[in-house]
Amino acid sequence: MAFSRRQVNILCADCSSMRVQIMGAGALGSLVGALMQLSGFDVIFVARGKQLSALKNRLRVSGLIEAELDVHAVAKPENADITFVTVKAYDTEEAAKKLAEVDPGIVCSLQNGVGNEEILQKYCDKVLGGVTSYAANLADYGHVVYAGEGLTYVGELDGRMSDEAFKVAEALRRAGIKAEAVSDIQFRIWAKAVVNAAINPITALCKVRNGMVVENDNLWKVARSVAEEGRKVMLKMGYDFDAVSEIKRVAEMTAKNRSSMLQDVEKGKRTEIDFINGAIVEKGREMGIDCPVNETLLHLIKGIERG
Ligand code: KPL
Repeated sequence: MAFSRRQVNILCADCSSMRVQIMGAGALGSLVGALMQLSGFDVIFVARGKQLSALKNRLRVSGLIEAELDVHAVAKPENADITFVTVKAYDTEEAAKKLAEVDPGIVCSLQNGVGNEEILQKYCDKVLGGVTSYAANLADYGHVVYAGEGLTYVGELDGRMSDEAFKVAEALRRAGIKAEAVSDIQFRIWAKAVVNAAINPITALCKVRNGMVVENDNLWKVARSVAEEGRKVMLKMGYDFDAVSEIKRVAEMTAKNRSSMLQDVEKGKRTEIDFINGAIVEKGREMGIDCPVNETLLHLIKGIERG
């Protein structure tokens, strides 16, 4: 499906008055931004380096849809009605400081890992948590592959069902993104972190696609131990989460994906391990629960990062 900008304005005339900002237009951010612009929203893509230079030329989307867009790509954030934060977790603090210099509107994290929202809250007023299972990969700078549709949940960290959460979910839905405002976003953030804690480091260390985590008995044994530790930590936090079943479901559903951590390791980039397995180990320590398998994976990945 290829859209021209003219067609897009006809699709959703009343979205054009809403300014949506993507803080960190990498793979996921570019996809979300593209879908929103294609639905008529006024979108600002904040990026850096080669990705910024490429976006200034154009953004190409392939995979589930085909589109080429002229986008408003900038190095620094601007005022907006809604800002989606999609930077890597280790860049959240820097992104938050930049957002504090403008009026970013409602700030909604769509990042991996635990703790992003708390960092954003130090610098921004209206912060929502978010998780998404939409799959996107960067084929090249300025070229995002829309690899899989998923579900997106947004919500207040204290569980209130606020107008802001409904507004953000509605904006996403107008862009054709399956989204819901929920009262249990903290649970969902932790649940996603536990799933990522099993799939991401195992795939990154063994250089396999997600499906192999359940197909290979040895890898599944490790994944189950990670799941069991994560389940215990979450239980102590008051969340009853069937981590083993969920990890199996996600690994099977995304069997052909290359996890974000595998992609980071292959590119020699820093990973989000501190905000995933690291966060589980830390929370476990606070509550007197040992997480030796998570800790081992944490050190192995950090060993690769430093090697
Ligand atoms: O979130 C993911 C990631 O790669 O970071 C999963 C769900 C594992 C999909 O690849």
